[in-house]
Amino acid sequence: MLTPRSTATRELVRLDGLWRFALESAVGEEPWTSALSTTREAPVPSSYNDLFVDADVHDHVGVVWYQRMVRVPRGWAGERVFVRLDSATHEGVVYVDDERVASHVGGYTPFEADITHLVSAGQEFRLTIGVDNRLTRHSIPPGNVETDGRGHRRQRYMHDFFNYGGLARSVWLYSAPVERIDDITIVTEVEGSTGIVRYDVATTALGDGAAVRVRVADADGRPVGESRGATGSVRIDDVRLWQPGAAYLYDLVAEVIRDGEVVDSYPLAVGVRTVEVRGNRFLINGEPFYFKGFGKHEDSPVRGKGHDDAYLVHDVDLMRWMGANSFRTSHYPYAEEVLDYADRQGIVVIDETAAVGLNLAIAAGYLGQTDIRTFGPESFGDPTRDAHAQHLRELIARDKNHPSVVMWSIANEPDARDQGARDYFAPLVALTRHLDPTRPITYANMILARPDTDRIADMFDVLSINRYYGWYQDTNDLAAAEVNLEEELRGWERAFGKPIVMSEFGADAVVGLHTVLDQPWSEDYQTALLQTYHRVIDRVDAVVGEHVWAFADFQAMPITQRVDGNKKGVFTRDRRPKGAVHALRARWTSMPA
Ligand code: GCB
Repeated sequence: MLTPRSTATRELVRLDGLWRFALESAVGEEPWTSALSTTREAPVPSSYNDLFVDADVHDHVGVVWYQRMVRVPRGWAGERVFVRLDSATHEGVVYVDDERVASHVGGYTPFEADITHLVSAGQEFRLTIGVDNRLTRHSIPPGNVETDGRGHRRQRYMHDFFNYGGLARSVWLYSAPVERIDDITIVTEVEGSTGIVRYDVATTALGDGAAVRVRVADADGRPVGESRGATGSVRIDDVRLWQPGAAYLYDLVAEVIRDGEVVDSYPLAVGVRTVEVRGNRFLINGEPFYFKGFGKHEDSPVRGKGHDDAYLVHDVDLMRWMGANSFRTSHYPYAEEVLDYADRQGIVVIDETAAVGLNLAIAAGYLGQTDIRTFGPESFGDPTRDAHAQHLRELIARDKNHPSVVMWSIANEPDARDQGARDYFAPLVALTRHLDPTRPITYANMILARPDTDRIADMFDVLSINRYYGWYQDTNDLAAAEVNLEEELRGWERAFGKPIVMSEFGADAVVGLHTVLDQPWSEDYQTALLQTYHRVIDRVDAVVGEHVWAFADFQAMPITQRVDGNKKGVFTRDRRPKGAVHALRARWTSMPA
């Protein structure tokens, strides 16, 4: 799905700002049929949970309503008019005046509706959006809602981060011509010093005399190639590659031309680069690449998961300053602005789905249960997998053209030891490879599935290993952690011969807490633990990357193990450095980029 852009043939209005806002309980039936009766306003983009001094909003489980008036620009007569939501977490329904125009399940991918038949250029309409934050056994991520004796709903889920809800990304109104470009798929190859940009342009039905043209210019605007037809390729002599840390983007413009006149035009930034796994190496442009960076969250005070360009720019600059070159979009697809920026900044991204928490064994382990089954008709069966497949389709459709995205991570910490894991994952692996044959795939493994008990790792290209030796295991015993981590990594290396990314490792640290004996929760222990992992990583040849968990402290599910959130950030939630930052910076800036 194309990101809305302003071009010579398309116009764009960003509908961000303050919208009327109400919980479902505060408004009557069919609230979209009139002005929402509320004095509350909520900003878009932002999660709503932390905005008000009201526990009912913070802990709300169910639907909330957003509403505003929108005027269609006068000049849009004769154009198609669309409303587009970059996300509605986790389920959205959209009304234009009294008409329902769209609904969508999945909290981190966009959707849109053609509303041309309901609106007129120059006139206003009432735009109402219902957003449901409930997670169920059949949603991605999964969860379940319990209702207590007083009728209060409680959302349970199997992931660590807080279940923020609302309109956390932008909402748009845009115009596009009737005969238009619907989608573009780009694949790049390199032959010697020539770059090849293969493209496939999908359009609405084009009348006689209309045709597709694709032009490519370099970053200075100089034309470097052109091709005609909906499918084709453009060859770029003396190509400048998109490189980690040294992004170079060509400007591709796809056009629909009728009788010599451009009737639609859509621009796309294209980075020419290749990605490949060979033996136990991860190659970008044929060269071994080493991932240095973080697992992150879209998370900040007050806004929750609301996209914020200031945090985006600041976070990427902090990473660059530390010598980091990459991050994983743990544990859901991030806002498109993030990937556009990564493309321009040369940051490498492992793009993860929202499939986090497909694991009943973790909680069962705490409770001492051993007979729990995660995958199967009783728990996560076909309906969950269908939702997971649909989410993968939407993720890849959205992100397939980003040069920064070098790998898909199709789940975080699923129960890979469960008997049903292979049946669950094999079709999803096949689907991912079908949708994108060019990128390696991975899943983030957790400690319950070891090299000899994991049932799915062989289907993936890269082993992403999340480990907490020295924290959840071997607590306060870094000597034991060092031995156990090394033994396990060598086990993965022997069993699979694939590249390994240490995709999570870390320790909670309360900023300002120092102990001479490196006690857990101190900044000193966090640093010492990371350094323990570094020693092991440097000894195991198959390790091709290290992503520290986590970049910054973040809000978490309210449980007794969390004190106002997860404190494994090496930055605080407001991005102040803990001591570990300096140790990481010293290490990463002394390694090759
Ligand atoms: C994990 C999860 C991550 C958690 C982290 C932790 O394994 O993948 O979402 O936040 O552990 O801190 O416990």
